[in-house]
Amino acid sequence: MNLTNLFDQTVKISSEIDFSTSSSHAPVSVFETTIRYVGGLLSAYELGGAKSPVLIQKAQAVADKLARGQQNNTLPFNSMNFTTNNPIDETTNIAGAGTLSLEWAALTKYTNNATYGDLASKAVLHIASLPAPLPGLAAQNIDPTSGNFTDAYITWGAGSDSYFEYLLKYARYTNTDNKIFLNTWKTAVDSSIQNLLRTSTVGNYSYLADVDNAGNICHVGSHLACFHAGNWLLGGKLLQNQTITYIYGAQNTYASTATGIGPETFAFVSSDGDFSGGNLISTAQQAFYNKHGFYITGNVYIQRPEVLESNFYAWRITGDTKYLDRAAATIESFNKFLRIPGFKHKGIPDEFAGLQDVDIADPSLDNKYDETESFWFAEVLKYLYLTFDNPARISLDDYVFNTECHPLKAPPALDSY
Ligand code: DMJ
Repeated sequence: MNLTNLFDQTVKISSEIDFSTSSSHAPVSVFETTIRYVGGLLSAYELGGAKSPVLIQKAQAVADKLARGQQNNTLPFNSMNFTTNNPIDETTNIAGAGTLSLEWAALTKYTNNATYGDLASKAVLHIASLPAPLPGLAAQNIDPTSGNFTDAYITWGAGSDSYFEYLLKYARYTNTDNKIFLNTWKTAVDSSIQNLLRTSTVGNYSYLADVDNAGNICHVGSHLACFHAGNWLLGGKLLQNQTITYIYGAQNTYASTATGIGPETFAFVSSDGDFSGGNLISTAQQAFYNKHGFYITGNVYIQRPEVLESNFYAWRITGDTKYLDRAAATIESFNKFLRIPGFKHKGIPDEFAGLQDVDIADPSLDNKYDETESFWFAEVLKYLYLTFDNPARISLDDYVFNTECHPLKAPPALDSY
């Protein structure tokens, strides 16, 4: 983008952060800190032309704090106390424990210290080796001390999502000989098609159901889980396998609301039931379902990226311009409903906030969410920018995006995977 001044300022600010101490005892999430800080710093190092080694040093300083929790343990803990450097003993989930592998492999590459990559990959291999409730589909929650699942819930959404995402991306990023990563991803996709794939009785929208602890199908969906459509397309491209390039009905959750922006959680009705985690469908939800083929169970939009992320992959992989149209329509909705005017004369730019209710066409502050997640900047804006940029720039043939949309340069692809 040629924003070199801004980039240089940011490198300077990053170089002054002291990650060795913390003024608070608040838990530091190992997963969130890895994907945002370690991933962001390493990607910035690469994008800046490898001219700022301080970014590697800072990434390593953060990772060293995070890795202390995994000493003598197969799995990382969910969070750390950065003052005492002790892990916090609590249940974690497979997304938390299984989504460090790209970032820590990149850190190994730049530090020549194999420990980071080994720690992260051993956790993934452990999860993949446990008996899963369905083939390839690991349960959501896991005890970092015993190393066992603590439930049998299956989802491509919160708590599990990026574990599945990284099985594929790690295989591509490292070109590893160890087939377990890619084979587990393939089994997970195959098993999802066999067991989770459903079609709504209105509109024929495809979706992946969840499975609860008792083995019941839950006809629920979430904004978070929408990432899987892009991840499956990426896998289909890598494996040259067209059968896994199905398109999830995610866009319909945007197109159907009063704002043109999709909700946090939703549910479906299929021929084998409408069980949605015990929530009874209300008359209003029924009416919405009859019109749109899904109904809303969580109305907020907290500026999540997953639908635009999958839309970006679909555009890059298929070249179908309808994905550009969809991204353009979403930008229009963002400008209309999320934008908060700044004070130009004071140099304060416009801002964008999330929505309390995506199905109320109210652009006022009453309908806004008073908090901005960093993934609005890291992911939403970046996926949108790249959707309209030259596809040769940050090409999917050369880069692997971490789960926070930080691109990492990959080695040349193998002839086949
Ligand atoms: C991001 O932090 C990452 O994409 C993560 O994998 C889960 N989702 C949030 C944004 O919704």
